[in-house]
Amino acid sequence: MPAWDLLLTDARIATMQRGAANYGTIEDGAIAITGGSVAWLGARVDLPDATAKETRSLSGHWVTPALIDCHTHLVFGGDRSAEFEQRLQGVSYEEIARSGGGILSTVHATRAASHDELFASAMRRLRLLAADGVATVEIKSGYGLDVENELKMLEVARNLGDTTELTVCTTLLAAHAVPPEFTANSDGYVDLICEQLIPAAAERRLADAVDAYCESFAFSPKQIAKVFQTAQSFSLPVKLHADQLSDGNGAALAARFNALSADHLEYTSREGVAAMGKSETAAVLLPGAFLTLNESRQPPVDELRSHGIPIAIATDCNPGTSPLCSIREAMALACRLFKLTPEECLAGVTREAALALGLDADRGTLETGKRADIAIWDIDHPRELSYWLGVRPLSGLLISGLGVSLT
Ligand code: DI6
Ligand code: FE
Repeated sequence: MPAWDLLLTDARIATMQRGAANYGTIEDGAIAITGGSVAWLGARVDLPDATAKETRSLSGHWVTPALIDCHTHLVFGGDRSAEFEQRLQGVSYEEIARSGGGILSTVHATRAASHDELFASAMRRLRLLAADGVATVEIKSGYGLDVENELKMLEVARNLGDTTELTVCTTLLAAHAVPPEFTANSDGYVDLICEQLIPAAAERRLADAVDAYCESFAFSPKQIAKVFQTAQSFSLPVKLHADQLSDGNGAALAARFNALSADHLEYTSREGVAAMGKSETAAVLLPGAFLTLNESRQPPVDELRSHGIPIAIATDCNPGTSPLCSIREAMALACRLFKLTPEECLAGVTREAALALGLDADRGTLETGKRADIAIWDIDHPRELSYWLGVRPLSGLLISGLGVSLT
């Protein structure tokens, strides 16, 4: 007879299992947890004969897989609220970027900040994400743009994962902007990324993946192909900021390298979506950036659906284009701005986000054998997670079966 560590009873479970209809709902369910993983899950009437060291009734609360934010720039110095005001006066994001502001102003602030300062400000944002049910977060570098400061950012991100219960996946985004030292020599910077940065990050195991920004004022497909080839030679998976402000054939480029994800996709063409459909690359939609930049061009949601491409949703939390520290608000925005259904949104921050991080084998759905990363909610139906604005409906969060303090 098995002895479980913890048995949760009287739960309404949205398992979010792939292929299951209606959120994979199990009414009057129970979840048994052993060694941090789900040992059994199902309707209470089917509970096998077993003992548990501790049994807790959830009093009819809904539970879902803990949420996953698969695209953030959580570590940065300073903020860009002054640029926000400029943009409200009509100056475009691209104009600001081309005149040395934008990403580069955050680069100055991030280079000037110490490890501890970056850690403290990122920790505040990480706690905000956790207070919305997030247990797994991806964090990119990309505001250091030299060897010392890119590695500093990745170290901060790693330390956040090491000092909290949350899982932090780190991504080297050195190809985010051309640093001031390489103005007019972006190929020289790409060489530095390939010859020094990727090898150093790989050797010190500071990066779980490599990302790049494909845009006319950032990096070309040819430059990014070189970065991706180098990343893959170090067995690092790749992902791409693709087709956000113009169609730069980013989706097809990501698909060609079988990237984990292609992110943004507002300007992706039919051909780009078709190329993704033939790869394993997931789509990541970022409605916080769409809203902040006052974009009008919609990502091709219907085409992504018809090709069966997994659609994840993330905050893109960053000081320039998406100062958004709530994954639930990202879900709410994805419904309103991109017409995703509440069920697609919940899948987008659980099952599909796990896929976009290459972590689908052990998280993203509630099922036997996966991690017991579980969010407990004060709601009457899971569609409410995309409905309420400015509400914090989370009532509990378990990570690997252990309760997490939300303050
Ligand atoms: N993600 C990014 O990396 C860029 N846009 C986006 O959605 C720029 C971020 C920034 O302006 O700092
Ligand atoms: Fe981003």
